[in-house]
Amino acid sequence: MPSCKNLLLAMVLRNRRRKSKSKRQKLTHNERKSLLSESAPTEEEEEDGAGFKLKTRETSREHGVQPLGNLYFVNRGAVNVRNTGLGYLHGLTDELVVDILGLLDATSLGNLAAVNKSLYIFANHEPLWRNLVLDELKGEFLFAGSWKSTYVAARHPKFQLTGAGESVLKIRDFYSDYLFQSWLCANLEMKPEWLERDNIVRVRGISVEDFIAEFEEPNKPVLLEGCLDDWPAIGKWSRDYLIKVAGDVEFAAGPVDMKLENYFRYSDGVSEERPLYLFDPKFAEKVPVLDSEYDVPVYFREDLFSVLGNERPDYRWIIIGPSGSGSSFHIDPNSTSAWNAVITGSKKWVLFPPEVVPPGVHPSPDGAEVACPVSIMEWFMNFYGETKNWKKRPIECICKAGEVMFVPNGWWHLVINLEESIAITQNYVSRRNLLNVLEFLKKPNAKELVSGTNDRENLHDKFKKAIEGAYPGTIQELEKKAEEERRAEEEKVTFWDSASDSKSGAFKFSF
Ligand SMILES: O=C(O)CCC(=O)C(=O)O
Repeated sequence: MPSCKNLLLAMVLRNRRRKSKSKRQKLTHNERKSLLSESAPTEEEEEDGAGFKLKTRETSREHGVQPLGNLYFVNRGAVNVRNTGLGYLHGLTDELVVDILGLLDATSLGNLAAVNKSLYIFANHEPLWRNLVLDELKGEFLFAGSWKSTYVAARHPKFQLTGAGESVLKIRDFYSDYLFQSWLCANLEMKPEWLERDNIVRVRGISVEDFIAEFEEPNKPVLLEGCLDDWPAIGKWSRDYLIKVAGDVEFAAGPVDMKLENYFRYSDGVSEERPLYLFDPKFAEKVPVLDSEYDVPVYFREDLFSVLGNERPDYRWIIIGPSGSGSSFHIDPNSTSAWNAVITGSKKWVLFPPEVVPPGVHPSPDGAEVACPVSIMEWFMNFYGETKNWKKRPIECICKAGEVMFVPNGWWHLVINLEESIAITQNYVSRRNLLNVLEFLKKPNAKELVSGTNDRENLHDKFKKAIEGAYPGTIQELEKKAEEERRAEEEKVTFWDSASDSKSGAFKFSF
């Protein structure tokens, strides 16, 4: 029998799924590559009956907020101060109230928090302060324990918020699934059963020919062990080292650019559902020494987009994020394949083949937008279990430092860092997926779909021309081969069709 607490958790998260289904995200290239995630460094842990570990932070602003289920099943008869304090606005959804408050400046938001208990909670909602910080201060902030205190410390340095700006008032009888769930998802630990499945093929020392035949040609993921042994980055890259060689450099972290020291200060202190993920496509140009300390693994050296020189779409990223950060479900840009090398830390991967849309994920028919759960933790809470009884279960694994994931084109994947991780990823086009990429770039809505370059509509023609110049006849050869394979496939079907009785379904071999 589920405990009351589990029942309430389940209610909160089910409610959220409905909301997230109706939210479509339009993704930029970097967002496509790094749909944001959540993290939660903690002091204490608490376990409930169903094995959920809650990371509790006494200092959480939302700590006083309770899920709506508590009003109906636990504190029956209580009056929800959420409604009494909102006056005429109480009929609006919590999400809408937050959206409206998002139009206010910091002073108005601060004043509103003093009006009553309900507005105190709403106006202290951390994502509102996060937006103010990122909009006004960009990456030039020093995280001070919460987004509100970060804002106040930057704008009004003489003003000291009590306890690093954390909420001093704990409001009783405020019930809101919307506000509670964002705190909850940021404060849940990964359950051991979400981590234990490991069904990926692992190989060590495989030849390039075998890699192509067994994995790249059939478009199957694989985890490659031992192919980073020669990288100077392994064993060398750490927080301190990166700060030493790139301390003055700003890296892209979500919508802003940040210096590493400031990013680490933020990632150490943050407890939120979708923390900023450092995902920089220009790291090698910004810090050439980093470029010299890694090498493309031998399996991925054919990279046909390189014929475009500086005009190629973004293709390589350094990725840094705390435990719990990661990338929610997406397919890689421009129909490319990718490799992802973990230098420090470890990452949990979940991958679905191109023909299987992951549960809870709703791509638009043209593929330009994807609606998915707000956070990775929410996906695990709500949807991971659904795949348990599927015949075609996802490919899953934990990729550790020194290991490389091969992500074939078109595969949906979700990644969550299990500890602070540093990784390099590159997207590439080889002969095995050249035709796919060309077809993708030629789609009528290429303007919406193509990413990583400003010249989206012309990329197809430019790329095709450059390939024809550098590798004359290659496209025709590949087309001929694809046509032969298609015919062979068709013939297989024809054989079985002719060998079976279409009415009874029985075989009609005769002797
Ligand atoms: O967060 C990660 O390391 C995964 C990145 C990823 O999925 C991608 O680059 O497409």
